[in-house]
Amino acid sequence: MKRFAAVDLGAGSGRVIVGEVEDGSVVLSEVHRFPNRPVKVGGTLHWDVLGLYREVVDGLLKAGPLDGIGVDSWAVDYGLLDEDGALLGNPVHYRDERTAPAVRQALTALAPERHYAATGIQFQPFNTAFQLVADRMADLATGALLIPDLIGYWLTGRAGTEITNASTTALLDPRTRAWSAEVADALGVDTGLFAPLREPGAVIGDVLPEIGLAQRVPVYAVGSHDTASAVVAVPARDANFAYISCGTWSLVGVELDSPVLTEESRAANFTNESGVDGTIRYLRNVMGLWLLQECHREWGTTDQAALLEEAAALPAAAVVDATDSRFLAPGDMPGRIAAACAETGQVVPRSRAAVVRCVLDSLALAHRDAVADAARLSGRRVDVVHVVGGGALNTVLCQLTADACGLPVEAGPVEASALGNVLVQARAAGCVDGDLRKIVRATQSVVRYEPRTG
Ligand code: LFR
Repeated sequence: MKRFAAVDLGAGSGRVIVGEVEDGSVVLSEVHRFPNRPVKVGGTLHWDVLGLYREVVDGLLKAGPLDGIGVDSWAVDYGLLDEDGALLGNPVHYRDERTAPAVRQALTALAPERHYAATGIQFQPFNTAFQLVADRMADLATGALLIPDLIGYWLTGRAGTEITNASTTALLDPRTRAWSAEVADALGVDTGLFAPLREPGAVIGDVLPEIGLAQRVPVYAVGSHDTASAVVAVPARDANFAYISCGTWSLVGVELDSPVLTEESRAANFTNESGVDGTIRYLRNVMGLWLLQECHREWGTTDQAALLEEAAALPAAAVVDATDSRFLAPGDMPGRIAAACAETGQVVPRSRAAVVRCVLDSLALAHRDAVADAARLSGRRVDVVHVVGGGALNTVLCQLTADACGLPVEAGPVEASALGNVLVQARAAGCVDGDLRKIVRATQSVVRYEPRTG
């Protein structure tokens, strides 16, 4: 039996999860979970990356004997380094609003049509490309590492840029899997700041002795973008499926062999993120459980389950556009939802349960639209929708999604990113072979929701 630790950093919490792999089976157990609380200082929203790193190390020290470690996290964000490899300032959170002027500048310097044709990445104000244009510190830096690569660098002393996450920068060409000189030149961004590209499954190096682990443990590059790892762990039986990686975001789409770079696809704001094993994640970002999390934060909700049940018993009423970037930044989510309902001439949800109901219906509709658009724009038939990640536990949302899509939803696994992370390590270490999804199907339980008609 071999033991692999998945470090999985989400926008709301991080965890260290151990996967025990033996004879084509994998059993996960969580050894450490910690909150990820952003810090606003000087008007800018930051990640507390050193705090996160301390928790990662604490988790690894609790994990027992290990045969490998892999790190995945949310995408697009990075730390800048000086010539000694020291961190230059705290990484800025993708929900910070500092990029607005840079986005305007970038759109003039490089037409969005050209940017999309070169990278296939959807327009999001937080794309790394725009962040680097906005980042005055970038001129002082000699290096840049995406968040999981930064953690990997601190664990091993070895710098690199894992390709699934690199693709989310909107600086990489998904066909060549190399940096796009056209985009970098037009935006005045130096992709030479990033360490050399590496593929999931590559060995990064052994954990440094200063970390204090009892043995030498290799750190593997995995699908370091959490969504890339999550999609590895979709228990699909064949190619005709859509997935919703449902957590802080809902990432909704299909898996393809090659990118769709058409103008129609750009207009629909679909992205082509590079996946594990040369796949393409063709998807749209939907706001996801963030809408609910921010409401609960505002209300100080103590019993989320009770409120969900109350909401489920209400009739569907108002809905908002759950892809609208007006919901991106933190703060007064119930107020912003009410304003969006009022602007569209709908009855404004008054009670908390009514707001929750509005969020759930809005997400289900956005899921439906994204599944339908993904199928239409890619030509891929979709027979089933897999919901993976924490959202798989939200029974109301899963059922409403099945109803809206008119398709069965299969919910689970919940810890999909950690599972995908572990499986890519296990394969690199030679403990499992070939079809990783077969192992997922054989070992993970799934709850099926049939669409209700009428
Ligand atoms: C999900 C995710 C999404 C990405 C967003 C921002 O955790 O990685 O895939 O669009 O966070 O990085």
